[in-house]
Amino acid sequence: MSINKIEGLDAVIVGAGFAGLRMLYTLRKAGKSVTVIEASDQVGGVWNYNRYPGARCDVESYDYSYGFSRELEQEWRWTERYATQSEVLNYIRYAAMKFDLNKDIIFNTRMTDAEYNEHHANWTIMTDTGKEITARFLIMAVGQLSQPKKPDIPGEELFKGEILHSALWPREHVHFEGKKVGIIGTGSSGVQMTPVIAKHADHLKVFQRTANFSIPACHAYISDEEDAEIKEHYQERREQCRNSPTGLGFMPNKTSALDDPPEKREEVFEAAYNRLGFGFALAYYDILLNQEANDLAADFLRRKIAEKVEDPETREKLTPRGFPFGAMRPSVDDGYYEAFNRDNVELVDVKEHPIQEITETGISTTAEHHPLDMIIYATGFDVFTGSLLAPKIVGRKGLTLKEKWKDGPVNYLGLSTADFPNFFIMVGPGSPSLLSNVLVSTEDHADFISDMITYMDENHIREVEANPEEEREWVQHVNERSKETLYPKARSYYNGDEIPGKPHVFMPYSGGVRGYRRILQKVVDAGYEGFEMKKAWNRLRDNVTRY
Ligand code: NA7
Repeated sequence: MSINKIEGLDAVIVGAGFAGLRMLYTLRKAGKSVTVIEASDQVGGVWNYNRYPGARCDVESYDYSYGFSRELEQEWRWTERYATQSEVLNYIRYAAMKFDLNKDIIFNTRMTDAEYNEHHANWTIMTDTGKEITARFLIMAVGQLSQPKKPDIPGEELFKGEILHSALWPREHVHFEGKKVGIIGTGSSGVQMTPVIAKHADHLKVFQRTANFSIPACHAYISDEEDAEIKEHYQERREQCRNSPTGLGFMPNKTSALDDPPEKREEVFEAAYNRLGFGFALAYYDILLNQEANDLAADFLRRKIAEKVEDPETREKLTPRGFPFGAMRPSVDDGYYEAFNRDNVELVDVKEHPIQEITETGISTTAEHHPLDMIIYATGFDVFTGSLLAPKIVGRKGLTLKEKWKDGPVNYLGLSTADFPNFFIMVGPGSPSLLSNVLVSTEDHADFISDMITYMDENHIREVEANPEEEREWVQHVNERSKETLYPKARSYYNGDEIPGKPHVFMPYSGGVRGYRRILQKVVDAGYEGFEMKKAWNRLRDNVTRY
């Protein structure tokens, strides 16, 4: 008999990716009764779906991993500097197995609705399988890159070939041999898959709307000696990550790019370019802060593209212009630019000649028709808010989260939003999120939320939510911090520009993971300042019942 109702839980966590699993582990350790709901048949979140060829993490493996368990840290063996999608997925599965997390996860089940009940101070969570769960706390660990986005191109249903999406990639092997393949989109997904598919397809056309910057990953296998060395000093490495602005461990060069003489600057850029991946952005502390410093970095990267791409017309089209380096998230690639020197690869500029329609046989732009056997959308996601707003979440007095956030996400510390008591968001808008190593941010949030729930229980507090004034100030603070950087100067998903009609609001917190953690600590030290807590919870906790 299937269990259709679960009542009286402490918490329901939505999503079994890195954030959901860490939250489950931590709350369970704190003695709470917890269930995770996961739409897929297994753990992994975005790593479970983004299986396209060439998919990798572009944060170094040793840093894109949990820091809460010395044992896990020591026994897991990363094989490459940047892990492939399958290695990351295996790691998450391993962690779930090691800590016996799967037993508290309900798979193949998607939350469709959630409603707060003021009388009982709990949430009722409804799912697509008919399961209904009540819990005191609802924790959204749904990821920022989990609501795939596909442009509405007329005629798609007529196409006789295959259509795939990078973020909904099939588990079976996809064959490119003998095929004319078209990739739409040149964000990280398009950039990572291009060189791999180029090697197999008969012909590959890459449809590019905006040329962005990309830095070489410089992939490398990890030797046993390196692994031992890293593990010996893992705690120092973790601390460095936690205390670095992005959580990636790179400490910004304290010099301004404007202060070094040109030859020295070239050396600094060259060294960062050939080793640091994303860390290139911190080759000087002011690259993401000062337009002039940024121009020097962008210029260096443009020259690198020029050195790599042989055909002058393609080179020009691949050269980013008109926005600062880093303001749109750059990619970390493995032979992206070089792929365009192959005879079977072609760049199609759809800024100049936009895509008009998909026909039975391919893609038509305003300039010409491109015959294709396979179309791959590498068009990204409804970032930050897409997966939070997909289910219907109803707070006090019938207010939905969608209504409350119609002009953009409003919350306090990224964690809590007024009128939605006992509701937490992990690694979402208003927190360092995608401007950080999300693993570091995930662990900070899991610890904060778990400590807060424990504090509430110890102090007989029944409800918590953001104070409306404090959340207004936080949104303003997030906005002001962004203006100290160059991020607002590009059309990007940081600003909500990836979806037509989405509010143009800068969403992640750009004050750095260390700065953010200090704010969280101050809030805790001041007795959860900025949160409204309601006492008077004097009834005995319900026992968990499943029926
Ligand atoms: P991204 O980075 O959001 O990239 C999406 C790409 O798709 C980007 O190049 C877009 O061009 C392009 N796009 C979107 N809509 C269209 C249409 N209608 N026509 C042509 N091109 C289009 O998503 P990814 O999956 O690559 O990466 C997401 C994150 O995963 C990445 O940032 C990392 O954090 C890992 P645009 O720039 O909007 O002109």
